[in-house]
Amino acid sequence: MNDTPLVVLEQPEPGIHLLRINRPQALNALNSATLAAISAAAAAVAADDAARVLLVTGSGDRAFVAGADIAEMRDLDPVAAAAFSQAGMRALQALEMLPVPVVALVNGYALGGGCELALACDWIIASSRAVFGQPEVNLGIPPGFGGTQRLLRRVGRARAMELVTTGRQIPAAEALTLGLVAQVVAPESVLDTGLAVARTLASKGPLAVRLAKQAIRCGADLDLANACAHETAQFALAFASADQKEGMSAFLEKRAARFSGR
Ligand code: CO8
Repeated sequence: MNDTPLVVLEQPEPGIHLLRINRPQALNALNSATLAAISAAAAAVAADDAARVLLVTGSGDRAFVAGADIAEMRDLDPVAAAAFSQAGMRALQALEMLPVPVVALVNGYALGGGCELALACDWIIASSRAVFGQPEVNLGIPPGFGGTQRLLRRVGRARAMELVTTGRQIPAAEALTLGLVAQVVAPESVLDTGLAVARTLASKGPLAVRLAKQAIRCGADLDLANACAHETAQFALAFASADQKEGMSAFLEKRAARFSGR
């Protein structure tokens, strides 16, 4: 029996969680068991009040995730295909709904379900060798883990339509120009860049970061007036915290803030 874990959830530094998809022999392809493990890892991070950020990456130096597992999908009937799609939707939504920022560190191929996994993260830092795409049409299927919808919202309708209907794969540099990726770095710097970003996030007021994430995440699906009203509620809530008093006092007293997360 192979007891290699399908995902590895580590805490390289206090408050910083790192999730690795760990099937390098299959370029980290997402099978059902791996999707369940991602959901469980997201639940563990959600339950950690001290969590500040989650980084998501792939094991090995070739792939972030090369897609959903084609070997598992080939013989599915429509009912099983719906269940598989829903398992992927659940796993990706669990990441997306986390109260802390989730940053994808895309170290190689991010194709199909892998691109969808990266899109479920709040933003993407990519290796200059990374390749993105939704190549599902080559396999006779459309995307099924939210790619049509999250790509549409990230890069706009025409670009999403072109990428999804042609299956064209794009290098990191083009992904950057489309706004799909926030930053492109040398392959050997991906993890260090992610950790540096994570440390920056961990140094801010924890409650403020969570409130800001929630305002952006919820507001994205609301009309502007309701989204701004939601922002006002999040803003006001911050004034119930010790961190708001500390952050503003520290500024006025010309010293570094010492946030407690309360
Ligand atoms: N699924 C299963 N196994 C995979 C996958 C995958 N998506 N990708 C790679 N592998 C395996 C290969 O089969 C191979 O295994 P083995 O060594 O046992 O033969 C190993 O990983 C290495 O891959 P390659 O030999 O192919 O490596 P190359 O360097 O030649 O090529 C590529 C790398 C270009 C990334 C190539 O592997 C590839 O094209 N992979 C498939 C990419 C793809 O089409 N992804 C989309 C899959 S569909 C999808 O994600 C739909 C999501 C929603 C589904 C909802 C359904 C209900």
